[in-house]
Amino acid sequence: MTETRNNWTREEILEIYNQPLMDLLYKAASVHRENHDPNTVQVSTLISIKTGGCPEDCGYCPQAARYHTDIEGNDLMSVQQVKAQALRAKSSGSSRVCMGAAWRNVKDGPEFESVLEMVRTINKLEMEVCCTLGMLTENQAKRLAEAGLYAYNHNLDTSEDYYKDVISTRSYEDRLTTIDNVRKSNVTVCSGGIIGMGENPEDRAGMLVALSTLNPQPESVPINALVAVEGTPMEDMKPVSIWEMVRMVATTRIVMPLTQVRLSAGRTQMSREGQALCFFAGANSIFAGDKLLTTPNPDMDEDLEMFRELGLNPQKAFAKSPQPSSIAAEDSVLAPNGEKPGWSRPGHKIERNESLRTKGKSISESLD
Ligand code: SAM
Ligand code: DTB
Ligand code: SF4
Repeated sequence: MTETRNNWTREEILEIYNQPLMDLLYKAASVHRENHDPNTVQVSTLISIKTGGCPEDCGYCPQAARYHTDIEGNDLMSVQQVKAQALRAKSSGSSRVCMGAAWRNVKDGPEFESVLEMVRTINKLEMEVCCTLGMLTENQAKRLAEAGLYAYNHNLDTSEDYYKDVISTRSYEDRLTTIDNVRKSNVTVCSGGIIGMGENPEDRAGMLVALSTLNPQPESVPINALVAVEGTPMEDMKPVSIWEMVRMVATTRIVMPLTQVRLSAGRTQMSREGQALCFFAGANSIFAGDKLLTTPNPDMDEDLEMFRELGLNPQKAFAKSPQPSSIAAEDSVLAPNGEKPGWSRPGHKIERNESLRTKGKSISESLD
């Protein structure tokens, strides 16, 4: 096992990222093999339990109410609908379900109670349950843990510096606080980011500093390539090259040797050869199913064929840490309410985001 380091500097990470590709690949693949079975890849399925209509201004996101994308919005799904989708995912080889909601933050109340029931239901199916619901208080994290949540996804997205050019309605610090709240609940942490939003290699290294200096490091790190969706402020961003993706995956593997590195959004733009290089460089997880949250993903048959061709095996559920026990809500010893989270709203102007706002829905209506 490689010893993990929590003191990586931006300069060290940049040096790793920029070294000749063959040296980078060799080093990353070596670290990968020391710590993981290189032929096993975790397969996770996303379920968008609440889609669109989000009050935030994340410049990459098709679900922000203020931009003009043609996604179909939906209120919170029912527990039965979610269970049916989770069962389908399980039967096609997924060991994890990640439920995403287009929320700024979790609010206590009936919708949260319903999400807790979804977590309990999927946990009973012997699948790892992950949620990505926006900002989360410590109490909410503990209630999710009691329901049997295995992982919580909350991305840093990019470096603290570049973040200010991407989102104005939530702060980087609140993201770190949410991750800290998840840690206090013993739910595993899933946090990563996106490349291809106009950031430079220094920003990519900056994000990896922020993630790798968390102690402990996140158990899973999704690396997304921007899916440039028409109608969002980032609609005209050029796709990242496969070499940038491979470099990012390899560098993530080296600085976070034990983490599960997830090759996330953007796989439809990648060739099978490109994806194989990412697996060689240390990616050991994917999102499967023909849709991510709102955008396309390779369909299950294509992925199964890729797995056959490359000799990859899907990872079994709970291979890395044991299944959490779940406690019914009525047995919960934690008060469901009573916290004043006080999340901040920086509110600075991001020109790129502003320019696409004019025709959007009234923001003041959707803000709480
Ligand atoms: N609303 C919650 C939040 O923002 O934390 C959860 C859902 S949000 C869609 C989860 C993550 O998806 C974002 O943090 C971002 O990293 C990723 N994401 C969203 N839109 C994307 C896009 N167009 N391309 C790549 N990744 C994207
Ligand atoms: C993550 O890092 N990527 C996933 C998951 N966590 C929630 C989401 C990708 C979303 C891509 C755009 C969409 O489909 O809406
Ligand atoms: Fe999209 Fe989440 Fe940002 Fe809302 S908070 S706009 S769903 S990324």
